[in-house]
Amino acid sequence: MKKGRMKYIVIIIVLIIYGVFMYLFFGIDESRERRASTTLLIGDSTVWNYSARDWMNVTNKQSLSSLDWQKFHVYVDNEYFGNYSVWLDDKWYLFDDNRNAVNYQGDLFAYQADFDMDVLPFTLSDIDDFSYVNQVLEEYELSSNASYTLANMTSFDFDKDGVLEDFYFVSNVFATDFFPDKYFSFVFMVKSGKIYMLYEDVDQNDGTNGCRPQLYTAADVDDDRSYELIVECSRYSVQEPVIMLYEFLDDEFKITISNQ
Ligand SMILES: [Ca+2]
Ligand SMILES: [Ca+2]
Repeated sequence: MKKGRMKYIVIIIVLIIYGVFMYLFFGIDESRERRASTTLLIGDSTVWNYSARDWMNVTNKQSLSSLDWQKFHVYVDNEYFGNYSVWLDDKWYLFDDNRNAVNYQGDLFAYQADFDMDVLPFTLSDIDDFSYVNQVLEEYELSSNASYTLANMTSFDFDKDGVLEDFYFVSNVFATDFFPDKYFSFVFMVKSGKIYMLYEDVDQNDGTNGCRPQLYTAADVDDDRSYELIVECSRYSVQEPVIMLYEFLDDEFKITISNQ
């Protein structure tokens, strides 16, 4: 009798521990993500709104002008710049609490959210070792003896496992001093020797087609404790770049929203 009761107590304790464990690891993240809402300003051409797990491009004039004089956490060229009121005209203008204009130069990323956004600092550098780049070029039957108009990389701990991942950005678009038959643009991550593609574009080159990709922001934009990447892709003599939000889901990168 005593032994039987002990068995039930043990089972109940195990179930309670299991329940607490499941809640901590899944329940909190779920409810964090569901609650999270944010508005992002990415350069002068893109405004995204996220709420109830849904991303939306904010494009109509009325919605955009409703953001005027609202306060945002502002980053310029990937560095924290301050908490300012914004105002949209031909670009986003910033104002301090006394409504004095605050000048800035560089790429603007700003957010307003019901959580503190984790924005990852990064710096781009030249690629020293082209072995992964050559591997990608080979897969696309492109010569590894390529000339580039873009060849840089950055490293940060994208998945928070304590080990840095490498991100590569390579392209030969818009070349002026050489003329390849085919243009290419690739953005990929290397983790533990494996290549994970974000952006790939290869086609016949006419000198002005294709687009030049660059990392714009790395941040946990939906507060689910995993980072997302915002990639900007610039086109030849088109002022508005393509802006894409990448999420890492089921072992691959997916575009969650794009401005076009
Ligand atoms: Ca990592
Ligand atoms: Ca996230």
